[in-house]
Amino acid sequence: MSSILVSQEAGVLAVTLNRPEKLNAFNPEMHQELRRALERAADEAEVRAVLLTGAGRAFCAGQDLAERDVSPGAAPIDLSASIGSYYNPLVRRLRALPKPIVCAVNGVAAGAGANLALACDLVLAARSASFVQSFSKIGLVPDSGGTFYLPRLVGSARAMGLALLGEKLSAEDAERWGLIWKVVDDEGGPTKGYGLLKKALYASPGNSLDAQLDLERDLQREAGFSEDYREGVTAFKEKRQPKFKGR
Ligand code: LHQ
Repeated sequence: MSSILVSQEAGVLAVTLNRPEKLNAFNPEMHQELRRALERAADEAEVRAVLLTGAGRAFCAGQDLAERDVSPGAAPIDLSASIGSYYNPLVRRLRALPKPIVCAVNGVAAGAGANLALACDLVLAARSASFVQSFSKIGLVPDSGGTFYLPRLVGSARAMGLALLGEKLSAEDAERWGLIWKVVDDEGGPTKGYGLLKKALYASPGNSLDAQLDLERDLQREAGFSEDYREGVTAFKEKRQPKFKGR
């Protein structure tokens, strides 16, 4: 599976970071694919804007920390190499792109993932999203433009607090502090169920009642295994709005 999903509709190039099991942490492949997508956005006249988001429950957890051997006997690692090859060119590419880049932060944005969001032109965040300058937790310095954007966006006191403490900042506080443009409600739909119901309705015209009843049974079986079904029923029983995750 590709580590970036790209689709184009009505002039918008939608780019989705797609390593959800790793909270969309960056590895070299993801950097290279993102670079190609941004080059396409810059080059193609039909692309009028870029929408950057993440698959699953996170936006991006920054560098994939499993990529490097930090065990006691291992050779020292020169982090400036990947910053020079990947992160700094990415921040510069975002700044130079002659089209607006909207970042839709769908979940946690940590480390370089948080600063990737800040390097976009307009940042929207789902109400459940959060921002973490997690670098200090692993003995590092905020990179990917963090020490440039943070004090400019929120002032030096808040920038220093975020960087030193590495605490999660909620999307609502991020909006209040001026770190981002706006919080929007979480997407909310039971995406998997929607996909299954489309299958059923599109198959319907060509099916007999018997065949359609069988199809409904099979699709319902699948829907019943989804997390969203459990959440939907639980929310109903608890008399609250469901929080669907699309899976
Ligand atoms: C991850 C990661 C991750 C791998 C979660 N890597 N697996 C630039 C250049 C060169 C080198 C160094 O760095 C940089 C820039 C940077 O970005 S440095 C900062 C790197 N990022 C971090 O330090 C963030 C680390 N992650 C976290 O603090 C938490 O995972 C956050 C706050 C993002 C989310 O917390 P939770 O919602 O509690 O999720 P979790 O911690 O349980 O993570 C879920 C899974 O994702 C887990 O794997 P598992 O197999 O146990 O389910 C994590 O290991 C994995 N994961 N971040 N960066």
